[in-house]
Amino acid sequence: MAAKSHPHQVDTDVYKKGFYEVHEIVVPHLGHVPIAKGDFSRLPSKVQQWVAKKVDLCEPRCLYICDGSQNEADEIIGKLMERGSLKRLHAMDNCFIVRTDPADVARVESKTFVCTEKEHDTVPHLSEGPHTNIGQWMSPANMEVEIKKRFPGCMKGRCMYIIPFSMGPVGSKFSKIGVQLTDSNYVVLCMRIMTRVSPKIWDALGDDYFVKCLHSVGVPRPVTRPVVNHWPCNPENTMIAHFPDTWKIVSYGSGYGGNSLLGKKCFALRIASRIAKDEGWMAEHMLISGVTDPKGKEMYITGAFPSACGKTNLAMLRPNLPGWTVRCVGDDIGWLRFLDDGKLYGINPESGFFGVAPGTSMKTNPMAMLTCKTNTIFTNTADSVDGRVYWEGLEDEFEEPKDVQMTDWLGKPWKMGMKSNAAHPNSRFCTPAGQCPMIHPLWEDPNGVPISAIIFGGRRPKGVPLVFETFDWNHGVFVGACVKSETTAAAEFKGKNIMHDPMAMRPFMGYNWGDYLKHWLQFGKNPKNKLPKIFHVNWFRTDDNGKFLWPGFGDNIRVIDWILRRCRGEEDIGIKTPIGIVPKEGTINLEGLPQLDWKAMFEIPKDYWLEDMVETHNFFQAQLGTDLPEEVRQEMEKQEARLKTM
Ligand code: GTP
Ligand code: SPV
Ligand code: MN
Repeated sequence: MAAKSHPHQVDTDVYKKGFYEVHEIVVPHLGHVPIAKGDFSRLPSKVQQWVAKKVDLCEPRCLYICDGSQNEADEIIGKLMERGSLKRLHAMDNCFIVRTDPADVARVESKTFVCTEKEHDTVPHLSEGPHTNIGQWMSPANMEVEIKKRFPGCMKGRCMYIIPFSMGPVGSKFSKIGVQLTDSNYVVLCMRIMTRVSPKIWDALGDDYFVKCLHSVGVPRPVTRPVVNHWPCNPENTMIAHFPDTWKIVSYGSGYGGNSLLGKKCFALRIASRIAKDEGWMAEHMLISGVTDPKGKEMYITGAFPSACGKTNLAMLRPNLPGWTVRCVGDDIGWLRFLDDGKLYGINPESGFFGVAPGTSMKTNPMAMLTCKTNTIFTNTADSVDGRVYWEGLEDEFEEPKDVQMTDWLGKPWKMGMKSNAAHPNSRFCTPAGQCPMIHPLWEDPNGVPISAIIFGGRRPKGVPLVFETFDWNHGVFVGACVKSETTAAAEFKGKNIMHDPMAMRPFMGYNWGDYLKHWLQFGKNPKNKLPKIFHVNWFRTDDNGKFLWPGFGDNIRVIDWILRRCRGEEDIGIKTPIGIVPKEGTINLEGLPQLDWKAMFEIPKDYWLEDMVETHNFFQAQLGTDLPEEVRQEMEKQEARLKTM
């Protein structure tokens, strides 16, 4: 029987599921809005109501209900290629390259806000006023004003895509559902790689809440501003707002990465960290991997390093020690919870990798290279006339002809040997996790995997040893709160400064980070919990000439080996120092490596660390004020005392 076509009166909501196929909806300002694809009546009515309100606000030309299928992707890819914004890479299989407006290349932390009724739900109580660079607060009422300045009519002449997605395997108790509305088809293509997009979401949603994600590039038609590289964006007015009280995200003006793929940083970290606090779990900027030793014993690790500091690389590490295997569960985000057996379990809520391209090669990260061979979208890399991708780091392995004509990330002619960068330092590959040759068989397990070690780290050219173990959970939380790193191209900061990035969550903290630290601490107080050990690593210590002291990458397994031996209780391989337990000389397997300077890698310069403690004191004072947890203050004082008597 042919389905009946009928305009959808959202206010009265007279449609029963499956009765009519709804091909248009009617909203107060716009009147009839056609549905280009999908059946509106199939959406849960709470979704219908919300979509209708946003249609009324944004005034799109049509609606398109995504199903995440390959056909759908092919259709959108076709459109984008026609328009010139997507280019097929002919030497690769179903791979494409996109160049953004050079003004839209990274996350913009200065324009990212968390909006709660109570200011101190977002930022700590500070004596000198709420000046923190960890969480930026705006009242929901003021943000509403900003939204009103930007969103009315912002999708005119464009299609609004409705993307139902799950973070985490559909149906897992760890998982959460979101719906993103966007006017960017690039975002649609990336969301279907990075998250699980499927009509099944509508059924799985049931009576649960979902995270409401609204995104617009902020360039309605007819276009009144120059569009560069066929990449519409509105950098002057970019704004990314989170409403953790009501599970809402509103993002305007940017099409790039964490600004626009709202399932990632906005949902799976900022909103989820707040949900996690309320529900008793943790949402962290962490990789998860399974590591199997030569005896066949597998243990799982997580690593929290700031953006562009090596999570993807560690997650996919290919061990330079015989007999070892690493398998990747996730490379960027971990959702963790203590289950009834007392162990900490984790899932990767994402289903793709949005990885840093430069520096990735068959030498450094072969598994990422193999993952990216098919079904991948490259953003802001270079490409060659014969249809290959290129970026800094591929010099040696880029196959002949090497002098082939290339186009750099800015769209300008480029050839190997030229001084300028071929790729933007924050250029990325967006690729399905399931394609990774070493993806873990349990990576989609609804129950997650049991975690034995939590590893913090950052880019620390001076003073910080290759690895140390913290004394206990509270000391580990203190060390996590002290994470610092050289700034990278993943955000808008210029130059290389050492910045604080507590728990690698500075840009992603969804609530008052004093409360966040207390949340971590209370897990340590529950005697039922079998707490993982907490470590700190630094692959990036340099010698006086600025050269890395440690080879890194596949050799990092040597450090992981030591970490796991500590987790299994090997006592005599560690030495207590004021900052933690470091390896006894010779207890890290360096077989097959050229001569390394052990002392330079592990030395703990007293003056450096005493100064660091003063700086840490000031940082906590300035950024946590009276919300500094007592336990963290005690750990700081104990460490200071240990250093003074060193
Ligand atoms: P985000 O996706 O931004 O969160 O970054 P990430 O933490 O996943 O960092 P990723 O693994 O992509 O690494 C970023 C850069 O650091 C790349 O250029 C890597 O080549 C480089 N890198 C990663 N691991 C190592 C290492 O062990 N040693 C050195 N020297 N460089 C590394
Ligand atoms: C990061 O910056 O930590 C990323 C890239 O993983 S983005 O998705 O742009 O946030
Ligand atoms: Mn990241």
